[in-house]
Amino acid sequence: MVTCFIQVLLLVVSTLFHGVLAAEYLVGVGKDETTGKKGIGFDPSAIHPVAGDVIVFEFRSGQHSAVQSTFDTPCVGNGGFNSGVQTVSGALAVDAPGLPTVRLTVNDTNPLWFFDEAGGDCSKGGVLAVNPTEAQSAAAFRDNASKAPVPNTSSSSSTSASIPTNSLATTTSTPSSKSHSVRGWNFHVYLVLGGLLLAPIVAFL
Ligand SMILES: *[C@@H]1O[C@H](CO)[C@@H](O)[C@H](O)[C@H]1NC(C)=O
Ligand SMILES: *[C@@H]1O[C@H](CO)[C@@H](O)[C@H](O)[C@H]1NC(C)=O
Ligand SMILES: CC(=O)N[C@H]1CO[C@H](CO)[C@@H](O)[C@@H]1O
Repeated sequence: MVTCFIQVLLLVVSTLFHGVLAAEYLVGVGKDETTGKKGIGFDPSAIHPVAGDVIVFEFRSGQHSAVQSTFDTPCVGNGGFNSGVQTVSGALAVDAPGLPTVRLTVNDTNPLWFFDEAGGDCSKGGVLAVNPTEAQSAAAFRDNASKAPVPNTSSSSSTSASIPTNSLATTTSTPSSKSHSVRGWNFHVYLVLGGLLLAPIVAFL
């Protein structure tokens, strides 16, 4: 009887959690999704979040950035999201704890396109497709990227490019802290709710 009640309770609580808490999509930047090792690209390189979900870009060792582009020009920033250049010690393992992350909340299911600008390997597969469609697939995006002109990686142009990306990173931190507090609030409510529901069981036992 008690077991049954607990099972129902767990079901109710997990349903509430699932319905209210947005999903997080952890995407490794500078990680080869086929080998699981440090390398070119995003892991995974295609995701399907819905409105309210959060993409958490996690940066592997080396210099990487997640920059929003377009389907037709995959390797050129479109002025949208830019994580800023993240520099991580080459000594750190691919899934080392405490790697830097930058969060982006997804507001709808329209396609979004990203490339690793700082990694400089856009044309070799350093691209991420968010909600690709049949007409604009992840494979076609990757194919477009492979045909993109190789970015000019002369030292003078890369240093000047890192200044605006860093300043953009500060502006993108505002929505992420907001989503933190929303999440924290939900969690708090469910802790209280869970406590109230569990109290009679504990008393019963
Ligand atoms: C979703 O909306 C938030 C708040 O307006 C904004 O900061 C964020 O960049 C938007 N996400 C995308 C993918 O445009
Ligand atoms: C790359 O940039 C440098 C300096 O900005 C320039 O001199 C050079 O011609 C460029 N190379 C290509 C292939 O565009
Ligand atoms: C720039 C470029 O190559 N654009 C292509 C992207 O992919 C679509 C569909 O495959 C093509 O129609 C574009 O020409």
